[in-house]
Amino acid sequence: MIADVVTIFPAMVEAALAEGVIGRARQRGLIDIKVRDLRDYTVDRHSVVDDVPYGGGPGMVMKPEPLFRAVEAIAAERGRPSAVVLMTPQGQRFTHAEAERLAGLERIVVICGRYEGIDERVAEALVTDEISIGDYVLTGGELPALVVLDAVARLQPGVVGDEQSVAGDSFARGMLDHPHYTRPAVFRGLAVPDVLLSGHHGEIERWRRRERLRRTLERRPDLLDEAALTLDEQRELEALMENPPEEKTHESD
Ligand code: 4HQ
Repeated sequence: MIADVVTIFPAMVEAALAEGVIGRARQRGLIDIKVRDLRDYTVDRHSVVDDVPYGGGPGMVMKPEPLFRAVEAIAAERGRPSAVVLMTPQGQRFTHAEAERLAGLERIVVICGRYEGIDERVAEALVTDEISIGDYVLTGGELPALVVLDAVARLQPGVVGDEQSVAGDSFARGMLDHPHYTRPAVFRGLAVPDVLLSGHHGEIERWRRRERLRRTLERRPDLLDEAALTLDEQRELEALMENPPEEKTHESD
């Protein structure tokens, strides 16, 4: 995967992409992500990237020219991108399915906006996909771009050590994850479920499957409409719906 990020805060984006699993994958050459400073694509002496909005009103708008020049320079250097993504609250909501789609593309460009917004001609004539990471307002598109790149990069072969863990990702399977525990077996009076200490791998898998279904039913029932459940999972889910487990209670309840 080749990805280019266009931003006025390249140090902020680079810092995040230098760490952890993604930083290691870049060093190993498994993914090729370049961070581009939008100001490098301006033509004026002061590297201006914003201007006042036509029609008036508060705030500034990102000028189209530096963004067009940036994407054209990236296309000339890297080859024509398969997608030019704009991070915006007006976009389609980002999901794991969308991460999988983008992970299948050879070259992507991600544009991070700032200020009140971006000249609409960028969305019209340059951008192929407008993506939102959720219904809240941030100060810029850098954090959303990092969210998208992280989710897409970890799907590339070899980036996450254990291929099985990627295939088994909760959202890859359309439901929430089961609980995890590590040592000690009792911590401040809180015990790890006995079954996990039993060594019965069949029982452990059944318990985990049941916990995934139980949590999804409890916290995100909307996910179950779309989830591709195995026959065993369907049976387990029906049992849970007939016989709902006791609700967690608090001392003061
Ligand atoms: N932004 N998902 C860009 C967001 C956002 C979101 C705020 C992006 C302001 C200029 N982007 N601007 N939510 O809040 O993608």
